[in-house]
Amino acid sequence: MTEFFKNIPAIRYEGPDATSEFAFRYYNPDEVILGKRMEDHLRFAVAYWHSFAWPGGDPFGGQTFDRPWFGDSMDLARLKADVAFEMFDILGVPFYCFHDADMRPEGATFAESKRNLDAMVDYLGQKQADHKTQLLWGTANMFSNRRWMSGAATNPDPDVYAYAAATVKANMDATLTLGGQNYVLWGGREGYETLLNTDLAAERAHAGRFLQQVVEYKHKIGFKGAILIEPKPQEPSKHQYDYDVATVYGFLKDFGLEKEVQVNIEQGHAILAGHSFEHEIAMAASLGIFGSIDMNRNDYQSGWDTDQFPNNHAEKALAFYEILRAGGYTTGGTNFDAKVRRQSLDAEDLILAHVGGMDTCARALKCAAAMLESDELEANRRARYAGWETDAAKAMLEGGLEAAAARVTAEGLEPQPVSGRQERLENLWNKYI
Ligand code: XUL
Ligand code: CO
Repeated sequence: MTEFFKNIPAIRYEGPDATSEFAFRYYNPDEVILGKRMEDHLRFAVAYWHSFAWPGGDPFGGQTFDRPWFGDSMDLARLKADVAFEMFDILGVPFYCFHDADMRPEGATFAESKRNLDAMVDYLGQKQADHKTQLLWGTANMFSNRRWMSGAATNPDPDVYAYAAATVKANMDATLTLGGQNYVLWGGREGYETLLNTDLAAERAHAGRFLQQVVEYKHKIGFKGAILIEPKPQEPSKHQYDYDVATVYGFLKDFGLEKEVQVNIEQGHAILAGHSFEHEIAMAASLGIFGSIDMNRNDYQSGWDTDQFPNNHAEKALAFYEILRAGGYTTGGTNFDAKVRRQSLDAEDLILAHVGGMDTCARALKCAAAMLESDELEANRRARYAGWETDAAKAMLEGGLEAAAARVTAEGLEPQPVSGRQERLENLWNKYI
């Protein structure tokens, strides 16, 4: 045991009336909801980067956290992994996620970085064998180092494309070795700063070919997990190509990948794209590409990707409603892509942030399940589209515009508007939260 979380007990479910801060009030892993254990519905994951690698900086100031594992040596990387798995045990989370750069020191050369990665994969593999927590997804950090400043696969320099290929290959191998259930690609620098120096057509073609190569390699090595693109409209780039779910779908179609690649949807990214979280989930589900989520929240005023822990179960109930309607996760899960604020210095802050986030999601899941089980919303939705069940309506989609138009005079159609009942439906949502 390290010293970092000493005196912090393992968190257990104690119910809504629990008196201790160090207890779950809503997250009860074994409670069965809609025929499935809550743990298996939610599939919580901790993000290595925010909790263990982030120093607490912001655009105006540097490190605020003083962690004993900060530094560039392999010994410190192993200490970081020890502490991480102690936190996973305290929380009882089934999964974690990492970027290579979170868990291994960067080397002076690619070969050295790769040696460090391989050694940490061995170490994390041992940790996974000794603990409950397993890998939900791995990914490559292709946005922090200055070599990526003009993009990875979309970089104007083909040598950087090669470096990106080597980096993703190494991380896919690492994810496979550790039994990861998904591999994520978030293109933080796959975009542009100014159109004045950017060849959009070339960059898009390179991004598409890169993703095809990733999928080809996935099949070659027998990786059974899902390849997930994580959409985001901007930040750090002025514009990112994987803007939102609908944009990613168009891109996947263009490169013949819509059956091969799904999406990892993040609440804060959805908001930056001008959507709600539930919109992005529902859109992905309707397109058949829903994979996983990065759970967090943005500050409502700042307009940045603030990556805060969720604390609004009413809002999240709408997101979980869409996830349940989509049939729940398969390989995906609820990854907390969230960080404590830079003034939250203590080990307790890190634990209680996750406890609060997990309770918020558990409460939201229970609301969403009740909404679905009552069938009130779905009955309304079915009734609203019932007209499309008639033969005449179906035939219209088979025939041409003229045949559809002819119905108006032949059947004397004069459509009568009906209420969308939005407030009544929102009252139902309110009833279940
Ligand atoms: C950045 C972000 C990333 C991805 C993984 O906004 O969400 O941490 O989740 O690269
Ligand atoms: Co994310």
